[in-house]
Amino acid sequence: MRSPRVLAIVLAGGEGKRLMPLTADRAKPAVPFGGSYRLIDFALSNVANSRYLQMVVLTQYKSHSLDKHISMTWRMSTMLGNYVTPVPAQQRLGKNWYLGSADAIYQSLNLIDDARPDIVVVVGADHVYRMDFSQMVEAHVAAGAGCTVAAIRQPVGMADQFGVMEVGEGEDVATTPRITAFREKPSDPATIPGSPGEILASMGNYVFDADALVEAVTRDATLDGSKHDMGGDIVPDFVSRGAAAVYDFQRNDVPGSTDRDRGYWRDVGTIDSYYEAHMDLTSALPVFNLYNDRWPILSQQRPLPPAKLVHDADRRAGTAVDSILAPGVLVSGASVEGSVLSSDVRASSGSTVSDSVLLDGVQVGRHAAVRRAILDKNVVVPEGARIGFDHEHDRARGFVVTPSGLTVVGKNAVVEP
Ligand code: ADQ
Repeated sequence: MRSPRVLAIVLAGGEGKRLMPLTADRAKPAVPFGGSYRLIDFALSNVANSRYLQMVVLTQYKSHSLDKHISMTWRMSTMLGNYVTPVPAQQRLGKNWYLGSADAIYQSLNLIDDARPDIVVVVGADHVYRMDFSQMVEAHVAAGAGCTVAAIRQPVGMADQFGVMEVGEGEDVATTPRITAFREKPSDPATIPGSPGEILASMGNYVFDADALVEAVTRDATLDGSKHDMGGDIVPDFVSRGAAAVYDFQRNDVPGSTDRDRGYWRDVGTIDSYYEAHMDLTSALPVFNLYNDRWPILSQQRPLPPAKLVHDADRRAGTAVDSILAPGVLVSGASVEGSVLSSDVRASSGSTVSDSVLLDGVQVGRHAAVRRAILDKNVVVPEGARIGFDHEHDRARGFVVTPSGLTVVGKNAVVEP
């Protein structure tokens, strides 16, 4: 059989409320991640590495920095040329602007018409992982379902953040069985038989027969009670017709994966999970390996100088351990540990940065100290200032402090000395 024509649709309209203040003026998929990336780079890299070079990115909410990133990184890339098309939600006006992800696809049906695919792969844009979608498409075709949903085991306590699936009694998810029940973010989830602590969660990645998808979103658009949501409405519709299969993410074998990072997937929807995913990168044996060149994560390559660590004028060493330093970073007589320093970060004499995530252009002044903190772009920490040591003081200065004790400072803030 000839291989199917595949169009990839990347849903990139997420608001990311729970990532505030990082999403104060950027969409969740545009949130910087891992020193040199934006969250959307993981989804787009997975699609490109799967050799699906026809992709459209549906944007919506606060999409300025996202559009800019997509055009600079992906549209201009010599490798991908004109394949990636960002599509703003310009057709939607007034109160309809905020309709769900199925509506975004409905509004863009002309793109499916133009591309005339056999199969549409629909993926979210706010997770950190590697996945070969061509393996899922193969399983979808073999299963003969109209829709296939990628699934991962998750702790039952997180069920209210996911679509939760069930399969028939005795069915093995490794064989792409039909989904018998699908509930979006349930408060009383069904757990995996024999595994009471776990649910079978939807990863928000789907493979559809193109005709079946077009029919489903067109019908959904006429339904008054629908939220026009892929997970809430479209997938349950396929399930009710016995036309949805499950694809177990554990089967996905990405070239170059290690035993440690095979099956890695993080929903970085909250400040805590965003932070934890960064810490997964910094350990000596990373849980998620950015250095897999057989499945590269592609991103914007700005012409920045290499990172540099130097002694200061008093011969105090600039050091960094268990840390990621992006291009343009300068650590002068400062001590960095367990942290991610994004492009152009400066850490000056006598300062310390530990267990923290510093986004582009952050400046840490002389003898300042930053601990268990996330500093958004261009935050200036003046000489001697301390962040992450006294949570009351951090709150009083207007910073966000999470229940787990992380301090988050919003973009461009100039911290008082
Ligand atoms: P959520 O992430 O909560 O759950 P949603 O907010 O619809 O669902 O976001 C899904 C994806 O669509 C995200 O990438 C988001 O950026 C994007 N998106 C949302 N509305 C959009 C719009 N109008 N235009 C363009 N893009 C839009 C989903 C599924 C669950 C599943 C989890 C996995 O609904 O079933 O378990 O993802 O994290």
